[in-house]
Amino acid sequence: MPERIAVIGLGYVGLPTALLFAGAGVDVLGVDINPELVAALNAGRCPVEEPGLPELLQEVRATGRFRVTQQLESRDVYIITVPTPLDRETGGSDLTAVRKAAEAVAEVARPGQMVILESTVPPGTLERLVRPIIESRVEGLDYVFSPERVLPGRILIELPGNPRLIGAASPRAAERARALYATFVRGEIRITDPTTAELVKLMENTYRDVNIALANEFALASERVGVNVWEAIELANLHPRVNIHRPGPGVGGHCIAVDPWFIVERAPLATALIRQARTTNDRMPLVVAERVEELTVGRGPGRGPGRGEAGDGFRAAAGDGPGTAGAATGGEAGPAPAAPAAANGAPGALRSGGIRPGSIKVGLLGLAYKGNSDDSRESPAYVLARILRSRGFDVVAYDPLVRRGPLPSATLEETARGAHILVLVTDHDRFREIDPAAVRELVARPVLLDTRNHLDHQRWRAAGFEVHVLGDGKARWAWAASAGAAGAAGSLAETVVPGTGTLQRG
Ligand code: SAJ
Repeated sequence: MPERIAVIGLGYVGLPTALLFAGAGVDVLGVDINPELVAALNAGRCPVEEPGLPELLQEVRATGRFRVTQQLESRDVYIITVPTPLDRETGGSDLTAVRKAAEAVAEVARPGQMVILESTVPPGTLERLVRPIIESRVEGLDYVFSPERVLPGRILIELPGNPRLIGAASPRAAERARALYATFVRGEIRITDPTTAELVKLMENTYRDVNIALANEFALASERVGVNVWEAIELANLHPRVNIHRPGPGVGGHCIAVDPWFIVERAPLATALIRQARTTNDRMPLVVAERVEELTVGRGPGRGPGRGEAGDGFRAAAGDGPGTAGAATGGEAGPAPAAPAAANGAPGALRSGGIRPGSIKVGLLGLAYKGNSDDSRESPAYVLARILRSRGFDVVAYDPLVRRGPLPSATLEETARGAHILVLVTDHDRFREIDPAAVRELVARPVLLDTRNHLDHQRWRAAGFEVHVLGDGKARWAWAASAGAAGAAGSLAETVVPGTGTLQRG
């Protein structure tokens, strides 16, 4: 007879987990503090957008094995799947929801029952926070930390299919948790201790974050040395033991941009690289904003209007970046000549007299934190929009999938109409279907900045667009050289002056 379980927290992970258990014959009590969520689930409405989930909800409701309530009851097993966000004040984890869940379990728990923590937490949380809270009221329970490792959009494939890690506090807890998860997990089940499992979960996402930071650094370095980073990464990845990730406008979502801090929190002196990677990735929206500035008002970094005044929190980055090529005019050079002139900043920049960012419209393609997702949590698109607005740009964004968020999605037409530059932020497949010729008719100025190397650039160029790609230093140097100023391309480079160790541009 399988154990009767409670799943506490019915979000992106808790709900699919609960439904998979119920589908495998386990009696499941779903618990959530949100009354609307409870009402929706009891009415058969699926609040989480995930392929196959609404159908699975209907299926298990029909079996009578899935009941949802706000009030926790005594069960054989309690699985905690509540959110653990970043505490913006401390920069560490906010474990309020985990603490509350543990307190709720302590109220109803009895000896012999089992507690499984699935929420992503700093190493040591099960043993140092959850267990003491429960043991202050009742002893004799089994304790396990077992992380999920699913990719949103593939949850019902990856939850059963991925290898499952069980960090158990005792051999009995290990075997008990293994038997429980084996009801629906087909992937390999591996046993370890709770703190190792907690760290492993964080290591997986930190590996990805550091690797993305490396890719972003390679992108910026490639721009300095006149190389196309996309070509270079593809070639480097031909090596059988190399897997460099993709550069981009930054790292979003509720996992990869957050989890590394949970390691830093517990081991601050040992984690310089992890912190640097976070900083590098967090800085990417600023890099993109400065590129937009350069391609529109023609101002290089360190010269933009309102720089560092709007509290965007990115002052440290000013002065970096190849926008220092040529003396930026700040838009005071009189009407723009037809031929580009690097000495006046970016070729093709809007340098006509009096043009200020306020009269420049930036159209963002994408708000979601990653392609083909409707999720815009912690999306770099919002950071980019905020920086651009703080510098006086008019920003409009189009995302066919995102429905919620701080910046509403306009239509493609509204976004493109009158735009002086379009910036591809999210690699949605749908964006490849955009007809550049139709968009050309709408924009004020046909300039595209693709931060993900995602669109068919030939097509966009054929439609009359000037196309720029983040990390394509080859094209960037050619573009600077096309300005005609001697040494324009060379001025994008930075070198160490031999014998002095001093850094020099150009
Ligand atoms: N990104 C890049 N370059 C890349 C890969 C990603 O810039 O080469 C960006 C994406 O655009 C996005 C962000 O990084 O903004 C994160 O996207 P992601 O697809 O890497 O990860 P998540 O946050 O959607 O899901 C991750 C997954 N972890 C790993 O792949 C190691 C998932 O398996 C975890 O379950 C999930 O975190 C989680 O819940 O922790």
